[in-house]
Amino acid sequence: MSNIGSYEERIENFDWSISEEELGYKEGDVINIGWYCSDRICAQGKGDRPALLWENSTGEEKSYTYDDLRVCSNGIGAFLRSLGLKEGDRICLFMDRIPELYIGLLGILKIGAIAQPLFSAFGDESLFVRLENAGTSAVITQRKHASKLHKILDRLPDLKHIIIVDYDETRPLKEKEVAFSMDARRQDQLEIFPTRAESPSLLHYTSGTTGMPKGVQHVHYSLISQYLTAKWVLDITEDDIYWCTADPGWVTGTSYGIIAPWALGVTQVVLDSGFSAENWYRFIQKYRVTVWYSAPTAIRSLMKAGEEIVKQFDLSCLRHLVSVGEPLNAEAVTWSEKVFGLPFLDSYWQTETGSIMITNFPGMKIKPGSMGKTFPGIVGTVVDPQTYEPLQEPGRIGLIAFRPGWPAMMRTYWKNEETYQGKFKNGWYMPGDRARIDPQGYFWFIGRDDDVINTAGHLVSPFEVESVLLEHPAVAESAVVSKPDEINMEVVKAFVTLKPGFAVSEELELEIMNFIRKKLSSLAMPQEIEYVDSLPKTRSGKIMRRLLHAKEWGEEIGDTSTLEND
Ligand code: 6R9
Repeated sequence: MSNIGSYEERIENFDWSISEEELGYKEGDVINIGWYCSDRICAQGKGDRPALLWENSTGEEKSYTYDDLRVCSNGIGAFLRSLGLKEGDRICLFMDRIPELYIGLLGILKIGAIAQPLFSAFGDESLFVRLENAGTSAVITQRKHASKLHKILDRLPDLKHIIIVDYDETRPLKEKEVAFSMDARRQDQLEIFPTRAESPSLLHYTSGTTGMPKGVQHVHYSLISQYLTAKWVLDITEDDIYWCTADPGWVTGTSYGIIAPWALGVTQVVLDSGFSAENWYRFIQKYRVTVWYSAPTAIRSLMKAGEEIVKQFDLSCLRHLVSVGEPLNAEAVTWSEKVFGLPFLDSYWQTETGSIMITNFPGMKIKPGSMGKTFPGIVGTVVDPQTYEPLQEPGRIGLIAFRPGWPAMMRTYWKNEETYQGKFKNGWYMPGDRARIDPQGYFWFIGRDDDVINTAGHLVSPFEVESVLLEHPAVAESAVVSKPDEINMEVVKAFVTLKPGFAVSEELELEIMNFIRKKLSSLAMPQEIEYVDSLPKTRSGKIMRRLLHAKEWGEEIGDTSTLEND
């Protein structure tokens, strides 16, 4: 079974009402993602179908049917209400990839509250800025992650509840903590809050070059895009076993790791454990995964593990592979074709777009190394960086630009409407990436148009890392850029000047690295620190990251006329 029609066929007379009709939604209706992902599938008589097959690093297994999703998310919704939480409140999910994370999101949405997923590897400072900005009322978490919250609790006056999903008597509850067991709190009925198309649903934080992370605000209507893109690009059918390897702390893990698959009624599998090629292949073989949505860093890591290991497993179940998050190099596409008999198809989108925008649409001729073409209904081009007019000549590099108005587009940046407005130029939404379009209309990714570092598919703000570096007692000044990396594409590199009285040493280096890892996350931790006597600055005193970046990447340095110390 497959949903694929030809690209041309899909584009002709395309209208998002195709998705609305399939979902039985009409303008003005109540639309609640939590309901669509559980109750609706049960109402179709499919409550007994497996919705989630889960396994962790110790081999523990759990499974949930669609009816389990329904009653467990009802239970979560009712419990949140019993704490006085209600529509519009921001409720953070801060957990490993355990079932409570996935089903908890539905429970939050069912009461009309706003779900704020945060990556469980975040340290206290990363958490603090995001919880403070959102004015979050409650955090649903595990015992092992709660300590990070206690460190910052006195600076978060809005935070009223820390909900512990794995409470046991061995450790007493601390300030603001309350215990909740999802499996014990199943509830058949829940009055679902009547959210409408424009009611807020999710708040995902993303990194920018300057300033603190921005809260990307989505609405329940995003479902219309997420459902149809998953159906046509990921080609999910009800007979599939679907595996999205992204963590729901990031947008791929929610749009295509919770919302779209469950709105489509498919069985999805989740592996809550670290990466190893062997373990991944074993997992695919065991659960007979058919559709696999992953990322270039993972594919490059599998490539590194080699072809021999692939042969030890029966992966004949796989039928469709899609990638997202970073540039998918042509070698990765040809490698996957060779070893799995299937190419990875690229897809391009971002937290702000909410759903897939550009893709190698199944059935279309694939050009390895290209991101493909715009999804039906998406008007996209590349524009001149000065005039924001579309570049007419094929092959010229410009800024990617989309006509606003697709259903899953963010509605604003939380408490930052000004920055949101700044994302629009000449009537286009500007995602901040550079590309070129070839004569056949295929997009080729060139790079980001800002200093944000994309390491292993995760965006890291150099500004955030620099700010925390400055909090370290030994650091006088810092500049953070990316440097090339074989597997992760880019990793974080810090240039640092030390304060008088501090000397370079191995201990200090480790201490600085750990300082960042604990406060921000392992992703943001510099892989290399270079100590310098001074940093290149503009005459107005701004650090010129561009110069340091060019040096790392062996690129032309360009115009340095504004440089202070040249
Ligand atoms: C979904 C997601 C978005 C940024 C985006 C771009 C980069 C995403 C890509 C890609 C090259 C692709 N990006 N997909 N670059 N090829 N297929 O990743 O969201 O975390 O917000 O990142 O990632 O730079 O603007 P997000």
